[in-house]
Amino acid sequence: MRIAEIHVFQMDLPLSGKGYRMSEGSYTTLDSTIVQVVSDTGISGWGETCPVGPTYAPEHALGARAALAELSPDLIGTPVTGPLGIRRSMDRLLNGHNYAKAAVDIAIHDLIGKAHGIRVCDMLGGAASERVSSYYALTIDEPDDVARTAAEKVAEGYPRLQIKVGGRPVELDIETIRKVWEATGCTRLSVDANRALTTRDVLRIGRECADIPFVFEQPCNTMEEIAAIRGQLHHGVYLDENTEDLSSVLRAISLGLCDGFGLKVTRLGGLGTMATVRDLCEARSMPHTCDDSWGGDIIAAACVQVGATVQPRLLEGVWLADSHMDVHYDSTNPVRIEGGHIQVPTGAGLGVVPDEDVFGDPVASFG
Ligand code: 0XW
Ligand code: MG
Repeated sequence: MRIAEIHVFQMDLPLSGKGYRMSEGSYTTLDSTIVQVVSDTGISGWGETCPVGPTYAPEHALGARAALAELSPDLIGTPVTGPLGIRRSMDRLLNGHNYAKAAVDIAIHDLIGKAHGIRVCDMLGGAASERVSSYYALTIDEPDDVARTAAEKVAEGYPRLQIKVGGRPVELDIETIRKVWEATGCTRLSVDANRALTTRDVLRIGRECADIPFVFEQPCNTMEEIAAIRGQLHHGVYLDENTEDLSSVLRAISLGLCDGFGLKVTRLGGLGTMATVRDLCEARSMPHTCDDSWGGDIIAAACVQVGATVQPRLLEGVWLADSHMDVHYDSTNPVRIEGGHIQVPTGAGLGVVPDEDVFGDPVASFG
C-alpha cells in the first residue's frame, strides 16, 4: 500500500457563547487544517491540526498549511509500511514543524487501522479503558462567574477542573481559585497560567492558597523560571507549553523539573511520539493529560484513542474542544463529552468518518 493522494482542507471552527479566554488571548473562531491521505488501495485516513491562534505556541494555522505544502508532494508514492516509516520520511523532507507532521501521522494511523480493521488504540498498545475521563477548562472571567460554571461542571460529572489564570491582577486570580475551591470542593484542580506569571506571583499564589490542593500548570514561560522556584513551592507543577518535543519532555523528566504534564498530540508530532511520552511517564509514575490545543472530531478521536491506552491512575483527562463549540464532522459518530467522560469510538482507525463535503473543496491537493 502506498500514498496516492494527499488533500488539505481548511475549516473555521466558531466557539459557542462568549468565546474562550486564556492569559495571552481571547478566541471566538479557530482555524483548523484537515489532512486526507488516500492510499492506492482507495482507503482514506484523516488527520487534523488546529493551533489556538498564533500566540499560544510557536505554531499557527498558515504555518501548518505551508509545511504540508512543503512535505506532501514528496510523500506521494511512499510505501505505508507503518507510522514510524512515514515519520522518518517526513523528517528527511522538513526539519521541525511537528504540529504539521502530526496531521499526516494521525491520518496514517487512521489509514492503517482502517486497512487492518483495528482501532488506533489497539495499534498504540491496547485500550486500558473504554470510557476515559475529561476535564473542564474554565475560561478567564469574573471570579463568581468562574465559580458558578465550575460548580455546574462538577455536577455534570467532570472529575477535574482547570482554572485559567494570568494576564490580569494576581489578586483576581487568587480570588478565583479560592471561590472555585469553595464552590466545588473539587480535589483535582489545575491552575493553568499558560506561561503568563512572574515567579513572584507564582510564589504568592502558592502562599495565599496553601490550603487548596491544586497543581500549577505551565506557570511561567520557561523551564528555567520554573526550575528557579520549584524548591519553594508546595504545590505540584505540570508542564504544558514547554513540552515542545520528545527531547524537552526527556529533559524535564530527567532534571526533575515537574510532577506531570499537560500534553498535546500535535505539538509532540503525532500519536507515535505521544505513545513514547506516555511510556516515559509511566516509567516515572507521572500523571498527564492527552489533549490537543483545539480541533474537531478528528483530533478529538486521536486524543481519546491514545488517552484510552494510558494507565488510568496516571490519566489526568482527555480535553476536547467539544465543550466549547457545537461543530461536528461526523454526524453519525461524533466524539462527545457526556457526564465529564468520553466513550472510546468503536470503529476501525480513529473511529470517525467525516460527512461527505463537510470541509468543502480542498485548499491544496497532491498526487
Ligand atoms: C485547556 N487546553 C487543553 C485547551 C486550550 O487550547 C489550552 C489548553 C491548555 O491546557 O493550555
Ligand atoms: Mg495548559
